[in-house]
Amino acid sequence: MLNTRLKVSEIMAEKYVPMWKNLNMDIEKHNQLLNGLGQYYTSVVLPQKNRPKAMGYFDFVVSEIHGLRVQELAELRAAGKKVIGAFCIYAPEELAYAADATMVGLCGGADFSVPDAEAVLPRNLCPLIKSFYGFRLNRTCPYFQSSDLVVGETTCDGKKKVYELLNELIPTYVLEVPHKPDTPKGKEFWFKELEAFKAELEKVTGNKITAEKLKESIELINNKRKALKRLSDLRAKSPSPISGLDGLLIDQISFNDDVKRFTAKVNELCDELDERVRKGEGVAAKDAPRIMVSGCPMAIPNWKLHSIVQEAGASVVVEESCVGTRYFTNLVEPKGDSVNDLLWALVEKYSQIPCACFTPNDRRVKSVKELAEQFKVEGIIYYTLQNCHDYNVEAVKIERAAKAQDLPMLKIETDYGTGDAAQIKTRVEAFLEIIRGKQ
Ligand code: BJ8
Repeated sequence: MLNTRLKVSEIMAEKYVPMWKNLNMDIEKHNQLLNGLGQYYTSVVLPQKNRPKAMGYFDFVVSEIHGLRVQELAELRAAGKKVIGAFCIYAPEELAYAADATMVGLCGGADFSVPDAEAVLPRNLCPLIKSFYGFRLNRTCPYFQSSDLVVGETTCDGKKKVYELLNELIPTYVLEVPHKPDTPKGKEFWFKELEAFKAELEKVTGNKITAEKLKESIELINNKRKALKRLSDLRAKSPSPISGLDGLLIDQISFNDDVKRFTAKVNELCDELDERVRKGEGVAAKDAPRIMVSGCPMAIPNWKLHSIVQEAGASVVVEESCVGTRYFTNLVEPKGDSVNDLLWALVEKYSQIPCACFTPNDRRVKSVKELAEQFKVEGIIYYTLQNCHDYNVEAVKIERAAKAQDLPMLKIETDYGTGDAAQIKTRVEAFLEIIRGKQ
């Protein structure tokens, strides 16, 4: 039944074409995208063995990712609410929800839109950036088409410059992030930026962000982060009760699904996984090497590395990534009730995100060490996207830390194409042999 559901184009095309037309989408190109996505999901995610029953919900979400969820956004907009698109976990979603808006992720994880982007942008640019820009150009991403405002941020140079071009296609507000976020000066600066973003959201939505509203939205997002942390902690068990690919998929979906419903569904899944852990049931072989993937974010449908690692017989137990631990590790913890207190709580939370765009970023090195211990990791696969200087250079420090813990590390630098899949597979297999030799 699910396979049929994932043959999206014929079924969805009928039902959702008027909505997609309303969103000014390129229907023909979009059909090609949906077909490719459906086939990829059906061949990579669905054949996994012993998946938890509760994954049914997340499969359904993917099967309707350009359908039902987009329809929900259209209904919200028809009721006068705004949709805010974002590219980075530095964009404080708590403020968007406090303004009665909805935030959706727009990061590109597909090769599909890269050729369109390369007609404008240089080829030697990060694939994540080319992917999202291409999606806006070719009008095949319904989340872009549904956004009333998009929020960029001055993290890496590639993104920063592309936001200037993106602003020609859709209103793009750029948050200036402090590059030394942990210093008193950095925090003061970020506080001012959050105040300005709050004012922008109030202008766009026409709604005042009150302390009460902000408190509510902090709780809403904290609950989502807590559910994801609960899932992550379950993956730390040995054997891990859920595959790395499914764990990653849930983190990816967290950026687009309805927050309350998503949180409830992740908790339902965790209840099922609790039971598996109690019975000592796992998804991979007992001696499957336990791998941490650390590095650049993997936006949906970037499943390339995880599927290769799994097929080679290893188990990815944690992603040290913004689509992973960096998103949910810390909660917003207000120390008072005023809007200022709540904004300061946001400053404290967001300044702890250990992204390679910031300096110094010792917090990340520490986090990798701690995660390696908590998850009983036997090897690290360092994942960097081509032309991402920040993550590429930071690999040096992560490798030193891995060495100090006597952990083997494999660095993979790749894009969204499949051209290097066979080569990555060979390197992963050789890496796993080293780990097995140490077991
Ligand atoms: S907080 S990781 S989500 S910036 S991969 S576009 S850095 S060249 S995505 Fe990120 Fe926010 Fe940091 Fe996280 Fe540039 Fe590198 Fe590409 Fe990147």
